[in-house]
Amino acid sequence: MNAPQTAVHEREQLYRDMDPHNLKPLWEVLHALVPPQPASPCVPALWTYERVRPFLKRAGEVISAEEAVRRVLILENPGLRGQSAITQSLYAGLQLILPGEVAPSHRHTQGALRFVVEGQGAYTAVNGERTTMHPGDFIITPSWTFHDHGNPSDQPMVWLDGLDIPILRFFDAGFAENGSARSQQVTQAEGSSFARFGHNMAPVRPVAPFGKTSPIFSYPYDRSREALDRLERDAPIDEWDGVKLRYTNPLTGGWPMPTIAAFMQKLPAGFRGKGWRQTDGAIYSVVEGRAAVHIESPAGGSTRYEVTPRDHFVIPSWHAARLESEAGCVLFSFSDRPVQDALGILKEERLP
Ligand code: GTQ
Repeated sequence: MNAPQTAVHEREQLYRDMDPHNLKPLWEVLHALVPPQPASPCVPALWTYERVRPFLKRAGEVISAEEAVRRVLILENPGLRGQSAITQSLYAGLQLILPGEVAPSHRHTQGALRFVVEGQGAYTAVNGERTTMHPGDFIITPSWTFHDHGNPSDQPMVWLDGLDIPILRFFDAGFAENGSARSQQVTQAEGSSFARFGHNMAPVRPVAPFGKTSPIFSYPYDRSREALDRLERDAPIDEWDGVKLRYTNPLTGGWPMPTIAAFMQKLPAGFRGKGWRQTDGAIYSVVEGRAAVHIESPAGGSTRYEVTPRDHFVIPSWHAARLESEAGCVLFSFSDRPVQDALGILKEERLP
């Protein structure tokens, strides 16, 4: 329905007159504000390791970990340029630490996960306890805990950083400070958190050393892999996910971090998964094997990626996706599911 010309002029005059008073007409934007379904500006994207690795190497030549504080190449979504975000709610980057380097101690209210991609023997220290990192390990740096990273090994180490930076930015709730020492003092033996909380047991008296975040810093790959292998062998395969488990906070059974959910899944050889869509966009890191990823945008248009180990890709909110693997594949992924779950807005659909 078109308004008569005079009405159009009067409306435009109204918009111009009220604009200096910080007033806007809702009716011009209502459809975009409450869309019939999510219309994310975030787009599907793939970062093959082959393409990223040479830039990481060059970053290692132009700046030290110490000078950079964190020597990271941000995986910036092409639909979110300038925002340092891989989805609207999450940040991802690939962090390089060379032999002998230290990434100095600091803390921030943004929570971080690390997923080890290349190398082993570097450590991350959280609250006085070091954790040695191996490929496939899922590691947590809880909100507001001092952390530093060091690499006493003789190989470069690369890991995926996943942080809730855009969520904290949205809430204007970010605080940060540097540690007093370059590396924090070691006050707890390596492995003590895992011994306390990682064996289906817990301290007798209630403790939650990191509040809403899991008390386990490191979820070792061999344990996750063993669980997936056994389920692949002995249990029914899910037609959408293959074999998929979520990481838990052992004290609550809930999400490992209040803002980020993390998952590991195995697609059996010959898997041809059915499609699904969900409102939590997810970031994937390929651990082993190969897979094909099909992603359909709600606006139309589809993408197909062939992925191999150390590749990273993103499936945005409400994009229908499916996974296939001839050779078999292990995938790590993370999303903002705990936030959407807490707010009661999480929606997912398994397509036939
Ligand atoms: O390791 O503390 O990729 O503070 C971005 C911000 C890593 C970290 C990032 C950070 C860190």
